[in-house]
Amino acid sequence: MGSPEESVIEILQQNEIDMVATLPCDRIKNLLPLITNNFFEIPLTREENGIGICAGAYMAGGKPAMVIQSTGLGNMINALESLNITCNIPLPILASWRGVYKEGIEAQKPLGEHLPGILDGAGIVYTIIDDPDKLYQLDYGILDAYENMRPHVILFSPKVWEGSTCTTWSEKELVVPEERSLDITFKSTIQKPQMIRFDAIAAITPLLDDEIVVANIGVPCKELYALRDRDLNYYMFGSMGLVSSIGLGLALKSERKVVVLDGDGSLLMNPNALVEIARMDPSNLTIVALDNGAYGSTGSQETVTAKFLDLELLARGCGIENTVKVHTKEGVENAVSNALGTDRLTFIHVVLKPGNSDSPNIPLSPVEVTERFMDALRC
Ligand SMILES: Cc1ncc(C[n+]2csc(CCOP(=O)(O)OP(=O)(O)O)c2C)c(N)n1
Repeated sequence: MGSPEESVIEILQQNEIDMVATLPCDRIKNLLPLITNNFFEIPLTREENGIGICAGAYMAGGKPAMVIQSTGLGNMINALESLNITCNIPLPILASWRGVYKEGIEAQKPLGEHLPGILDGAGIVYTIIDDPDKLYQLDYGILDAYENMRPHVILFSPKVWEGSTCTTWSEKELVVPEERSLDITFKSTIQKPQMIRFDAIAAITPLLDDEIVVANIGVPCKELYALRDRDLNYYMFGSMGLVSSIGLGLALKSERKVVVLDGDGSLLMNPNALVEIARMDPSNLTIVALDNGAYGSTGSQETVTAKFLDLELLARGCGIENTVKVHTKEGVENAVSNALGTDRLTFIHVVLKPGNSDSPNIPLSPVEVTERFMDALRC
């Protein structure tokens, strides 16, 4: 029998997992290089983003899993509830369970000790693997996630790896960055906005053919639905801040072009999603940042983009090179047409006035939207 780390890889492979989103934990440092070598890996900057990326990948036909530290579950709960559980989206989450076994870091203990109770309370199923002999239970956890279309957390005690002979991690192989220079020249004028979000979406919808569109939580979804409902539209019902991550997962697993309608408040909640997007650099992804300087869906409370933060500069700073700023109907039409006509990751910053249309609620349930969308992607 091989090491526990090798057994984990074998079980993931037997289950045909084809993408693994990761964020490191010291206790699994010998497992992580095996993940890198055996799977299409998405290195995350925040675990919550992995929920969005994996959901997008799953809806486009992929079979993702996550490998993280258990602390990450603390910042994933809302997304697990309002995306995976609300929309029946499976996800096996392999979590290195800290705080409970030979733990040297005091700060790991409160969350680690309460984690089973938190997961129970949240209605999230989990399996505890606290001995190498129980590794076969990982197979059950993955099967349960995909058969019952729900997240399943597999908590790995550090005891599992304790006697392992696996030494894939080596300090000698650490990547030391080469000297490099940074040269961003950026001059930008934020013109006085002329349109509200509804006008911008109305400029985009006639340009759509067989592209995927993912719309941000709240009024943007209702406006897209009212203007042009399509089977290839994905409407978000929760998981604020994850729309661009869902778009990334879709873009990585689908041949189609993907247009994300994000918002300033939502981008600011998870700006690091832009780093992951830049790193993966999918040529079929366009992020349209509908920047009305406000949390429009909750009453147009001002965000920092109304006064000083420039979202296009943020995107550039995160490593997205192909960006453009527009504020008119023609500007939106040209920018989106150009993006759909080229194979290049694009970020379109649309400067808007705050304000909502009175578009009604979407008369479809989250599960109906998800199933309809996945059926359309299979065609
Ligand atoms: C974690 C979380 N915090 C707050 C909310 C409430 N909320 C829903 S939509 C929204 C505003 C989103 O603003 P933005 O992304 O700028 O989009 P806009 O509505 O302006 O188009 C807020 C604060 C939420 N759903 N989830």
